Amino acid sequence: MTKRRPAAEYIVLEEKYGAHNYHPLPVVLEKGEGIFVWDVDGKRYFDFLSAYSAVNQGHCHPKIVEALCTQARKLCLTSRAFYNDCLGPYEEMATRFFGYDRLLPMNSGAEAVETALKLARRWGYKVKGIPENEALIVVCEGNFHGRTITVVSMSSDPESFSRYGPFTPGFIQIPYDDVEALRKVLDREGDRVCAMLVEPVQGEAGVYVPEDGYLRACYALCHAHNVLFVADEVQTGLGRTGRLLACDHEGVRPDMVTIGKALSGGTLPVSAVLADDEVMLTIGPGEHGSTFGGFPLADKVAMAALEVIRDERLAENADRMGAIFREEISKIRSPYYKYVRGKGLLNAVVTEPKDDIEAWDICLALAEKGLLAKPTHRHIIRFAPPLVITEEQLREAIAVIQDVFESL
Ligand code: IF1
Repeated sequence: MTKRRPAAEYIVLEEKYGAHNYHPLPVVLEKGEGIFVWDVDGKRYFDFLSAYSAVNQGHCHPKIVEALCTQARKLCLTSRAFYNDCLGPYEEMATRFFGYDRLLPMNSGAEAVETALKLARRWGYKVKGIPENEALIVVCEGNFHGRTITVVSMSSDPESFSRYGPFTPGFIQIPYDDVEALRKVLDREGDRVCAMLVEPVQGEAGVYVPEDGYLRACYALCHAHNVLFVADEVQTGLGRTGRLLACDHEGVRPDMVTIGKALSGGTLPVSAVLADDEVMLTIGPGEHGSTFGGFPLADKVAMAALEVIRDERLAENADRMGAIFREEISKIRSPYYKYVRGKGLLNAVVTEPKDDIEAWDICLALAEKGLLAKPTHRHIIRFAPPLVITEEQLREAIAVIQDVFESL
């Protein structure tokens, strides 16, 4: 057993030996259960980040941890050079769960997005008949789809892309939540466009919920131009917004979906692309893959994670709790509070920075009072607790947030 150190020492170690690619809140966590996490001094916090929506099922969900440990003792990794007795059953279960012909397993969300981009281009060449190397993909300003070079090639956020060039070509950016912009691009370039990639709610941009009907209108326009409609549901999927997939709110069934994060309940990096035969079978043996993609441990964990979402009705709970959250938070009266927006349990409070108090400082005050949330930009705080939260717990947490805003 290594001796327990004071919190400050762990922070110093990361500062000294780690890359400086994050700016964490100064809390050092060592334990989690359900909607709570504890720091190394034993202080308990409401977790209102849920590891960016990876922990929808709550920390260390017993069913998911049980699946993980049982399989870990038996067989963890085979690679895809051989068949294993977990991947097929997982693919069957997950494709039925989401209603697609096929699943392609990857690990991180960014890899799922990369995979979807490859599939979209393949489909563009093999099925739509776009001349090779000329396919275009339409993306939205303010998007966040991950950190690889190709994925940041789609980004409009200088923090994400600057000084990482040269970039992958073939993307067209249009404003988010703007159907006319999509119509114009497709009228002009539709013959060469293979796909539109969109987040049903933009997360990193600050939880932007588009107008009702936006996704449906995009889907219809894409189909009129023989263009794939691809939804990145890595963050919005798996119950987070109050439906299994956020596209379900508008009755839209995307041609391709990326999922990740909560697909493992936050225990392992597990992601996937869902699509039908016409798209998925454009990639053949040896043309794409990953050492860990679809590994037995991930398969068992993902099945358990999906069962928890279904059996504990987490999407329904997110829908109900989200409505209470926005209703109660909107009653806050504070010069630092502007408004709340979101869908299900993916919410953001927009603050009014003044007197040197920004979103970051409010998050520090929230942490002090036992609630963890993370700012995005200088004036937005994301509130996204695990979906297992009860009404009583939610009201307790809301009281903390109100108290912090009203006593700043
Ligand atoms: C970080 C935000 C959340 C995503 C969507 C793909 C990915 C993500 C829609 C990539 C990842 C993350 C990564 C995290 C911060 C974070 C985030 F603040 F940027 F917007 F969740 F809110 N598609 N989102 O949101 O998935 O490769 O990370 O598994 O620290 O970069 P990944």
